[in-house]
Amino acid sequence: MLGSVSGQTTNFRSGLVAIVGRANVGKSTLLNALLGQKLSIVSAKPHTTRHRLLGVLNGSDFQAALIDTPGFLRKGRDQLDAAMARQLSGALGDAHVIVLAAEPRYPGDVERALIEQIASVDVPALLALTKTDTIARQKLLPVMARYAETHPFAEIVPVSALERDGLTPLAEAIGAHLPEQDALFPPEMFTDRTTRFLVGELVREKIFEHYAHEVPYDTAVEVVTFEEREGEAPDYIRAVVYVDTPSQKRLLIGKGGGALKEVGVLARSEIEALTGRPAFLELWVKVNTRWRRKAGFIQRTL
Ligand SMILES: Nc1nc2c(ncn2[C@@H]2O[C@H](COP(=O)(O)OP(=O)(O)OP(=O)(O)O)[C@@H](O)[C@H]2O)c(=O)[nH]1
Ligand SMILES: [Mg+2]
Repeated sequence: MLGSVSGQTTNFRSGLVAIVGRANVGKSTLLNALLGQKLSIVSAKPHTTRHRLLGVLNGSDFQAALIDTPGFLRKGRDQLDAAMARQLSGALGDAHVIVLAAEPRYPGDVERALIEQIASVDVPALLALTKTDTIARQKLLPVMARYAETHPFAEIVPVSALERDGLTPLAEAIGAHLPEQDALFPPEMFTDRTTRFLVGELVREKIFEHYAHEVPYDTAVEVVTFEEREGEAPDYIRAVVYVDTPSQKRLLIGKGGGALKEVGVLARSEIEALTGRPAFLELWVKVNTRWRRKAGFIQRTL
């Protein structure tokens, strides 16, 4: 169990907050918006997030350790799916508060399955109705009413991460439902992930944005070298991009290496924004046939 790190506090609340939901509903975008900083990668494709990732939100009288999770997977096809599902159920099991993120529509089968899991754990659950910029206000009320009938949510909060609308009420609702206890993490701790991991994720994000069909899903990224340099000299980063087949390798690299180069340029600028330092990024593509079925490989890269 984690120790308390702050001193004597009165009425201070803190704990782990699992953000769960269907793939692509905006969980990672919401986490970043609540934190006010990009931590988790985002794309228009479902199942972008593969890992649980913790970001610490420090309020004036609470500390919420927000956990982003992979989108709900009903049944795993392979080891990667199974690992992603474990990351989600692990976060649900650990949480002091659960935030179910859902688009502003009536609950579907995925939401019902998640609500069933939420109902089986004895912690407060909040519902965040995301992307409210995409629908008219009056359409929200019947959706909120339907959800309220489905589960006794502690609060239902409509949000638009894009327009930064509803974020303060959501943060306050999270804070109010955390257990009374001292902070779990030191105030300077922002995430449980290493810069090296986050760098790999930024490369993966650009691949999710850039390639169609199965290529992003058959891609894994491993940062093999991360040398921090002094002063003006750029940090040296070498990442291996694994794919499933030689044809995916050709697609990823593109004509004359153009496609991969573009990924590198975009990833590098985000890496520099993350570290605040110049970076030199080298990308290598390797084929690792059927890696999604290899538990050891997944454990290493996840
Ligand atoms: N219009 C609008 N789009 C949003 C909002 N939040 C997220 N999106 C978009 O929704 C898509 C999915 O966002 P993510 O944050 O990656 O969703 P996720 O739930 O983390 O997805 P997975 O990790 O794949 O489960 C992206 O294209 C986002 O830009 C919002 O408030 N408004
Ligand atoms: Mg995500």
